[in-house]
Amino acid sequence: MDTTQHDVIVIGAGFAGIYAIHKYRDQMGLDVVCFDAAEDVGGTWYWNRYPGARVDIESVHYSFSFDPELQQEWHWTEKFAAQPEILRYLNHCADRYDVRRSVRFGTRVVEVTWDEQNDHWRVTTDKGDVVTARYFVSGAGTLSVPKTPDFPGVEDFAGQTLLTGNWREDVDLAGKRVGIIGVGSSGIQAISEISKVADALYVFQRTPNYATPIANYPTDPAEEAADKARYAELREASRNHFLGVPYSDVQPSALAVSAEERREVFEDRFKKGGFRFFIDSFGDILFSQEANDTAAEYVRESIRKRVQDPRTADLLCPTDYPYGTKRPPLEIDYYEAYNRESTHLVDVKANPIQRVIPQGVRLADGTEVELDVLILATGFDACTGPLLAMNITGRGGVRLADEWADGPQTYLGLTMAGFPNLFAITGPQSPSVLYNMPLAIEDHVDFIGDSIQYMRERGLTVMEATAQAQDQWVYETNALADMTLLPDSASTWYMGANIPGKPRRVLVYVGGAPRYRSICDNVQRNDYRGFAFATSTAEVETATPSPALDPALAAIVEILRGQGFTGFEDAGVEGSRAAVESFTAMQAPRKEIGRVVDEAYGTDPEQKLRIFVPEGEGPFPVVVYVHGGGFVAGSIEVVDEPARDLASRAGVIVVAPTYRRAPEHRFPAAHDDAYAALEWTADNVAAYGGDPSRLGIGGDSAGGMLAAAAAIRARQEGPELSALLLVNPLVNPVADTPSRREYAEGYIIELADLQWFGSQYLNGPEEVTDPRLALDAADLAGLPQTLILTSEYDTLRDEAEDFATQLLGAGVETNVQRFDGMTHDAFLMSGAVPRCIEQRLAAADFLRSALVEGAQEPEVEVVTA
Ligand code: N01
Repeated sequence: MDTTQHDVIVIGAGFAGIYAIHKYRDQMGLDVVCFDAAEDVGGTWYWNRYPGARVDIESVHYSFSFDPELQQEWHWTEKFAAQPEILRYLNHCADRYDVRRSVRFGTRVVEVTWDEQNDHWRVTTDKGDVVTARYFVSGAGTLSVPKTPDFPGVEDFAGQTLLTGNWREDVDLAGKRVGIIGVGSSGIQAISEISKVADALYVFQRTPNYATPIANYPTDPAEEAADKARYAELREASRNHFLGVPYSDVQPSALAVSAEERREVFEDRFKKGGFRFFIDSFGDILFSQEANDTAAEYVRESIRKRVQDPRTADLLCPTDYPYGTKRPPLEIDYYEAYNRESTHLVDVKANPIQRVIPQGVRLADGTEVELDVLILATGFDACTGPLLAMNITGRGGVRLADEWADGPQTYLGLTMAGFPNLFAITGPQSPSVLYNMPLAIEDHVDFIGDSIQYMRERGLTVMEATAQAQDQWVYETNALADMTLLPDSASTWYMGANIPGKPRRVLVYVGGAPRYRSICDNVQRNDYRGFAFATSTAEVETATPSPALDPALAAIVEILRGQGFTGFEDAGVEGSRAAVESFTAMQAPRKEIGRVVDEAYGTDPEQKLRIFVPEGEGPFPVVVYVHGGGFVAGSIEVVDEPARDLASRAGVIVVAPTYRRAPEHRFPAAHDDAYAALEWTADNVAAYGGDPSRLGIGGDSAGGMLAAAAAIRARQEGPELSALLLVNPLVNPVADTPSRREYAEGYIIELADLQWFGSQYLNGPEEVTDPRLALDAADLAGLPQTLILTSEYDTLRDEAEDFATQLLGAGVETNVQRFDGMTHDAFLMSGAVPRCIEQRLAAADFLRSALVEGAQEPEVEVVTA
């Protein structure tokens, strides 16, 4: 038995392990040991040697990028390399970086436990080794645990049984009667090859697949030279692309073009091959069923053209799940295989496999198919399987298997709360297979290396994701998947749906590589947001973590940074207006509602309003909703989408005015206009189906202040109001609160922005005592019932919550709801920030209860969402 201590234990010697060993051992000087159950390097490419195994991303892109010399020197013989060549490449890399001396091959990890006394991981292997290390890095892969065969009698089969996911031998199938179960990527590749040599091939198909041409060809020297001449640029473009490939021809919507144009695009992408059809044709294929239908039908047409027997063609055409919701297999002559007399398609959906018998397979109707070889191409226990197979126990004796009983819980798909210093390269809920794997792996290996370095520089020993950060990540991952058609596929492994009893949760982050990478950048740039650090396990639970900003907002902060946005003052008046206007790009599609009418309530071009009437029978209650934008920016267009959303969810008419903006019009122009719009609404809304006796007002940010000030004025001058809705409101331009100091930078609206906006609107500093601007100095008694929505990481949070306390003190029925992890303006970003929906629902519930159903009970404390 070996008992040794190391700095890092790495699992797996595939792409991930090879780079991790090189990085941590050679570049960082750490003591690294790696375990792999295989007898040599290669990972997936070691285990999957079935005939036809081949990569589905161009090899020039599906390869390491960290070593410029390697990528210049290596020559791929084909556009999409076959398994033997990729394995040769990985062997070359293993030699080049001398990784084998750090790997214990033929050794399987059977137990992994965090030792709290010594702040390290203890790993036990099937050889009886016990080794320890401060850091545990899994490079065990996503598709490395084959699904356990679920056919009774499989062990009784008298012939040879082979598993595509564990196929190492060279098997001669010539002249044999071969059966293959499964038509995923593995089955499809294998069928194409085996059909050429087998005496008879029986394909047992349960769910047909949408396979499209790979369009492989021998490497063209001119193309290779051109690619190598701009390799760095290609890698950069890859990392900025959803799938990690440098494609740039995607068009927004399959529904926005004519049928002819659509066909041209499909034909072109089919011809180009690879994932061009899937990811480089139309951007809404994975989001809109209607768009998806056009792609699915195109694939079905191509199948019908290629398969001679119409009944077989029909059976091969998928019809009951959307294209792309299973990883689209790429093929070479797959459909032609069915034109061979020796290939037999067996529909095991209609006539299921009853059991495997010694001589072959027996179907439900009693048919027996005699076989010499049975191949199981039945897939993998994807993403979670490889980690769960290692029997991992974290801090406090918590077992990963228990934590994940309802699906994976991770932060960034890389770490887990309760499992200190444990990292899963391309783990569940990371982009993994939806991001060109070698690049996804390099990013993770680098992130982990940087984290270790960060800790070493600060004398820290333990790093762990917080539960809040993890919960936010799980929410983001599930919410993004729910925006796609993925959940509509009955058996996709992306959702764990291929394994009986496995929880139905998305296993892959579907936000795309650029969004994911922005989030990771934001996490690292901000002292590892969402992680707690300590010098011992005992302290990690009480350590103060860096704020766990909602991942979607972290991505937006980084995108703004990447676009060179350095604040509203630098952007100037026009730049600020354009920046706020660009929020519309982050909104969900505008909902269809009953009616939308534009009107004017004054003679200035900015004194306009838009009336949003919901579906159904009026008269409807009415809310005037005043947009934000620091009195300088913002418009009806920016609130059009939220206004439709509130109108339809709450069943109220929303009237959204614009108003004269600063600096052209200073205080009190915007205040006067907001009130004038309210008056106009009270006088005129009946003509649009509104009931002015059930009237409320609301607004966000500076619009919140305008709404509150108008409500205060209306108390004396009318109209009578029944509701006040304030979303992240400005309460006092010179408030001095902890949230203004703590979240002064890096959270969408910065303290400097507030100061600049104030300087544009106010005529002079003395004005800030005016109770229309210093709402906290106003008499608040008699205001209508109020809901204030605040965000944890908003400079304006504390003044808004203090204002709620003042309102309650003045006898106003007031609720406050604070949204953890959120920032200013998230309320406007329904398309980019999944948790925006929580704020919208809270606002709509309030309006419905205050205006539609009558008064609600007051609540005094701050409740967090
Ligand atoms: O596995 P799969 P795979 N009775 O899960 C069928 C990657 N990969 O190994 O859909 C009857 O996709 C199952 O039928 P159904 C790639 O990411 C990449 O082929 O459950 N049939 C399905 O047809 C890929 O997505 C490449 O009804 C049963 C098949 O088995 C992932 O690996 C090449 C059954 C499983 O398909 C997995 O692909 C290969 C049962 N009891 C793999 N159980 C490249 O090109 C399962 N099936 C790089």
